Amino acid sequence: MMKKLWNIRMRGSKKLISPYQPVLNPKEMHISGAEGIYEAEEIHQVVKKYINRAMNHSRGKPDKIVITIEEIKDRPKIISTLPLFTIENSSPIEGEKIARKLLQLAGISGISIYRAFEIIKKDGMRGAAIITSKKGRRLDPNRMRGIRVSRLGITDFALKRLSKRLSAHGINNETVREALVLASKVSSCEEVIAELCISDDPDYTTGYVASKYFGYVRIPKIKDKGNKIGGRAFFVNEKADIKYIIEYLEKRPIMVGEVSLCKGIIPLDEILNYYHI
Ligand code: PML
Repeated sequence: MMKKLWNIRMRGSKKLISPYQPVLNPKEMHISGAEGIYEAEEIHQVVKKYINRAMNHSRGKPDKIVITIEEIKDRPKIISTLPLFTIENSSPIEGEKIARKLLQLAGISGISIYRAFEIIKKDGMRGAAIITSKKGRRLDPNRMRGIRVSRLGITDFALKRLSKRLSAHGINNETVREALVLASKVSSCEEVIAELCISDDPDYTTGYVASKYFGYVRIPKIKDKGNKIGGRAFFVNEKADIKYIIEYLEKRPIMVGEVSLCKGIIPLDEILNYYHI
């Protein structure tokens, strides 16, 4: 019999009190988050790790940490990671240009790309925005909340393999591993064409464009250090079924069970050769 699996989620936040905010209903600033799918024996250790993480984040100290531990009822779908590449860029302007090019080649229209950058750069959105790939229509119903990708994890076997492959390029850390797992889940949804991510961590300047065509392409200087803006946008088919997408991304349990190739820094042209994926 298969062992029971548990989804553990952590979210750290802080109330923003200012003379301009209503005292009874102050805005909350997202500080940190983490999640995974685990067996029962791992719960204590993971919760400890998540609390440490919430208490020590560069976005600040939280005044609320919510940990949810929930049994997974459906058997997780097993997927592979997207192939990973890193390009070299010298400035956020160049980084943005490369992101636009990758998105354009994945079939995303200029207006949809413009809309995504506009939403991401307007600070305050907590989850990801869902934008149609041609007309740039925003489909997710709650503009401030966006969509939270959830119920995702990685098997021990895949984690070991991924850690080894990332170590070869000096990028074996939680931020890269978790972002790759998330992007791989997002990309495994048939309705999603591509994703744009800029980290909202002021100390972290790397972002990425992910798609089934080019894999997960890391862009190291997509914003300046100290800049708090950030977020995610998922580009979907123009006639996509938004209910299905939200259900898939937020509720469907997915586990990474295999790892695709992880390359180091390579020229953009070489990445574009992976168009057949
Ligand atoms: C985040 O802050 O969690 C998003 C990180 C995106 C980039 C991760 C990477 O370096 O590949």
